[in-house]
Amino acid sequence: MQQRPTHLKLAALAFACAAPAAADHIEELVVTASHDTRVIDVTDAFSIAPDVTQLLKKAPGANVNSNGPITGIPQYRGMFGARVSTALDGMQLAPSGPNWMDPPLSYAVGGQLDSLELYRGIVPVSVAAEAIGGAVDARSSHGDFAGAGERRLEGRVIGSAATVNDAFNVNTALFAASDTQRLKLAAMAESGDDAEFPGGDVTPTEYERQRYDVGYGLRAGNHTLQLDYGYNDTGDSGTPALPMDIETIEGDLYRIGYTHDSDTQLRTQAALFASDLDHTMTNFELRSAPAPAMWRRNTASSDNLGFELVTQFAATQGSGWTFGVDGFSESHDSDIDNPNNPMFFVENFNDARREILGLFVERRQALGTDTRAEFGLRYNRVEMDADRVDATPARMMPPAQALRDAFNSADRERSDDNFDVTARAWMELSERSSLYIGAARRTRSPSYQERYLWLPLEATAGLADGNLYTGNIELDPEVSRQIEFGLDYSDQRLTLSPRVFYNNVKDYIQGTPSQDSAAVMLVRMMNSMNGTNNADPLQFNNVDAILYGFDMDWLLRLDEHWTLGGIVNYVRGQRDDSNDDLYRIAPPNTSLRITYQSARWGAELEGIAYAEQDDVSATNREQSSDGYALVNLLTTWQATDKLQFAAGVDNLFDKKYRPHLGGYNRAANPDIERGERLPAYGANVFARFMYNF
Ligand SMILES: [Cu+2]
Repeated sequence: MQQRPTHLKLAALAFACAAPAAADHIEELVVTASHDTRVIDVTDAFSIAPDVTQLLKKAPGANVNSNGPITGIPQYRGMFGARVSTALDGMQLAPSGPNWMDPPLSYAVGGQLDSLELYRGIVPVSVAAEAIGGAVDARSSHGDFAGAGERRLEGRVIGSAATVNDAFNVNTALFAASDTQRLKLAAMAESGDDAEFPGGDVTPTEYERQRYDVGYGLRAGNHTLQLDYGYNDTGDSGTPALPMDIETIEGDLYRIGYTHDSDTQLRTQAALFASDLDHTMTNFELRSAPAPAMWRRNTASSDNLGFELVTQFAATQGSGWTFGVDGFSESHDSDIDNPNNPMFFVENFNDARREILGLFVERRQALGTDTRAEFGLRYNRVEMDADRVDATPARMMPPAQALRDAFNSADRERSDDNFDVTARAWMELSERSSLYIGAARRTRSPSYQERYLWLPLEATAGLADGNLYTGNIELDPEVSRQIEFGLDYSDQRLTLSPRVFYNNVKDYIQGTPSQDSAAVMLVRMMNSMNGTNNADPLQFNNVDAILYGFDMDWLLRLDEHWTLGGIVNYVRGQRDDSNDDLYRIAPPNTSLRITYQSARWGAELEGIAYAEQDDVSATNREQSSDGYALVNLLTTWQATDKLQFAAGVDNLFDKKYRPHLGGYNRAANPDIERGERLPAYGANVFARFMYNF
């Protein structure tokens, strides 16, 4: 796709592939001058989880807010949700679920990805329109065109199974190619049962999902056209940290991409993409059902359409320009009903729309022989609107009626003009080391939930804090001012790339105690009617926030077989306008890996340690969490050139622990109290084979 600085393979992952490749990775490290992205080679990286998002934990600064087995939301340096941009082959996608049961990255298929790329720190304006907290790019394999006069047929079958939840996954892909055409056919099926933890089962954590992909590419001279279609079919899948579970997620994903490479170092790319996502969720199917009057089903959908048009030209060695225009439009419906009561309905979102149109220019510039810089400018126009709403409670209860009428009579149409500026520079100190410095102003307009959630509900893009929220049409865009410093060092044996960062976010959007008396009164009335004890609602408001910290990954090559490596992450998130801390921030954590790799055999012993998290958000009524340490074991055997086996144990000592980012239990469960932090899975023995042909 786009021309990017030299990549650093996440070398610590290289153990899982054959030894010669591992050696390549080390060489790549030696020649790498900039370390501003982390490419996780998904074929080599190993995670038995059905959720691709879990792989991000292999990169410094990244973590996962997990609301269910296939519902992981990327966190990067303390930011998550819409603050971290996700692209699937350059395609944006707005989840159908107002609670992000289907985060964008959940549409990436593990066994069919070439790579998962995480931008480290400041995100270039050419990479994402709104990315105040980071960007993730998932790239799927399309297969390669064959050489002149050649024809090629290749494929891959991957199968895996795990004991902790009786999970299986089968993933097949077939690639056929001539020198001008290529075709990809792929299918994936997976399922798992409720997972065990030391002390019982985490219910509901069952899941089932199927996915089908077709891709066709045509090449003529310097022109390449690529058509892709994907069909996602998720069935009953638990999200114990949320008030409901997934019944279905059905999605059609379309993309047309065109690339032209001219001989004069000019490259033009155009893409048009769309997705139709439909989703149903309930609070009575996978978890023990409440009283019949409290059954709820939510039927939600999103329609997404976007494009990009980018031209790059390389002027001289190391210098060049990128110009682009891009746009994305999303529209959302969400309707709640009760199958036991045909009278009951809530129009949660009625055609809530958000459109963004952006223009950008980026300049890469060599400054002398050992310094290079990159400057970016972007303008985004965001337009939002939502249609009138209604609900049974608004016909029966005066405070709900007041909320509805206020929403319906308000001018809901909003537009924001946002400007982004980035500047980054790398200076080589020696052959082995370089300094990095970056500064940026990045912006994000509110999401449709943050602006248009009119009735106090938990439809919050997966915050999973248990609070009821209302939106705020008057919200201002967030403006992040970031600086970061870093050092990249690599010699024959040691590679290190520490970064420190400071991110000051003006108008950070955060739930604060609602000043809307109708919202507060409604929640109290509902409590006395239903015998619940929901806290007073929060409202999305602009506050100020600061996030700062440090992260690094490192690798030490002991000899030709043995490698040591690890990651260190520290992030602190605070309100700048009050004494409170930010919600759901990853605790300080570190990992240490000892890896052995020979021509056919590989093994890795991994230790992971998380500190307690006491810096919690009082506003979000967040509970602190304890620290823990874990050990994972993995072995691989390259049986033949084409056949690889892997097996291992996650959580080798069956440790009982509760990750800070895992949320609280929301479903009645004999083994876990409601409102208790969800325990993570117990010891998990797994095996995988991968056959390439
Ligand atoms: Cu949902």
